[in-house]
Amino acid sequence: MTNNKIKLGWIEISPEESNLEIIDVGEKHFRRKKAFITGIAGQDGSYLAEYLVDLGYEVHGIVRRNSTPENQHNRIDHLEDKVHTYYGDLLDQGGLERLLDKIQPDEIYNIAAQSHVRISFDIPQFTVQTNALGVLNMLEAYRRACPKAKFYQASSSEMFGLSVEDDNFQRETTVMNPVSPYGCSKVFGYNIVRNYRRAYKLHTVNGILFNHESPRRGSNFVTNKVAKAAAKIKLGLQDKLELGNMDSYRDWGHSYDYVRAMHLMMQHDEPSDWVVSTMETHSVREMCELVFSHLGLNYKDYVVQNPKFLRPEELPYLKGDSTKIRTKLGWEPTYTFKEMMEEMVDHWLKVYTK
Ligand code: NDP
Ligand code: GDR
Repeated sequence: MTNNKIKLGWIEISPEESNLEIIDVGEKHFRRKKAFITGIAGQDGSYLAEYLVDLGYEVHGIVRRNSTPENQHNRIDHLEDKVHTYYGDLLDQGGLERLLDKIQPDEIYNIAAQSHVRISFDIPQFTVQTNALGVLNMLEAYRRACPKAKFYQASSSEMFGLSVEDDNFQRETTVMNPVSPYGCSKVFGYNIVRNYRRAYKLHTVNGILFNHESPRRGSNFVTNKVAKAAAKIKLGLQDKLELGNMDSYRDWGHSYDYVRAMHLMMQHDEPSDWVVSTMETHSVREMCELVFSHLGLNYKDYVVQNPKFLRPEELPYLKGDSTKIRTKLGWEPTYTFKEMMEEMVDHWLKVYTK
């Protein structure tokens, strides 16, 4: 155990605290910090759990009940003995409160959501219940069970919607003008988190994250859909790829880099709202070009448009200004866009050549 790790994943306690796994460093006593993660089995939840376990945290998280339990822990199978999971749902405040009361976490990461923007047009009420009322359920459970903890809310660049500043960026001060049930629900979550910070003096933090991807991204999000299809086309397992709008622009980073940002903002003394982004934007078309050319193919020979994947209202352009987190907390992404996309394609090539 290095001193650096003690600082990040362990917390100093008084010698009187008992029943804990503690370590002594000179005169000081430390125990593991406890984190509670909703959405632990999702893309970000799995990277965050991995990251926190590595820092020495005791990690707890909820998964939803579903009828095929075999698939439920796919992204966290490798952490089986290292994290504690429980059944839980953002719509079940009583269950959340009982868990928080029992665990008494130091840090709560509310990452669970219905996270698919186009699907939010199909199931708007479920989306709003989970992404808006679900946040309120978590805040109430937290306020009653463990108000000394810190609380992270997974807010989104989708909240900015059609607002773009004169310099083409969106930043913490940009007006919110969402264009989807998902975006609207996230605006409520963002605002209620700020409200609880001021009204009850709770340490609540909003991470306003721009798109972030990885091989663990759901394969119905555009980057992983393209990476998976291109790999299958290369191997002769698929002929065509159907997409929606290819002219929208997104600021795409890597989930691993973004969970580091979540943790970093929770260590800051003052609760605040932080944009996390790469400060670059690429069109869906450019992303296809990059992915197919990595495999020696031309995307134009395989990609066709299917109106089924268009959205009732589209968000054409996202580019985030993350100067605040870079200058105040020293955060920087480690992956380039190209490295990230190539990692995803190579992942699928490996899956389908087994
Ligand atoms: P995922 O869709 O991969 O993960 C979401 C997780 O939430 C899943 O484990 C899902 O479980 C769970 N969940 C859904 N509904 C409920 C519920 N009612 N109660 C409990 N758990 C539930 O998303 P990401 O990991 O990519 O994103 C994490 C968070 O960050 C989300 O809040 C998302 O909206 C937000 N965000 C994501 C960005 C991105 O680009 N990835 C950018 C900005 C914000 P199940 O599998 O059972 O559905
Ligand atoms: P987004 O991600 O809506 O930005 O939300 P997604 O990957 O779904 O779409 C990005 C852009 O690609 C266009 N697109 C397609 N999208 C999908 N899913 N499928 C297609 O076939 C397709 N063809 C073109 C879309 O129209 C869009 O313009 C993500 C989610 O992770 C949210 O949870 C998060 O809050 C935001 O990013 C920031």
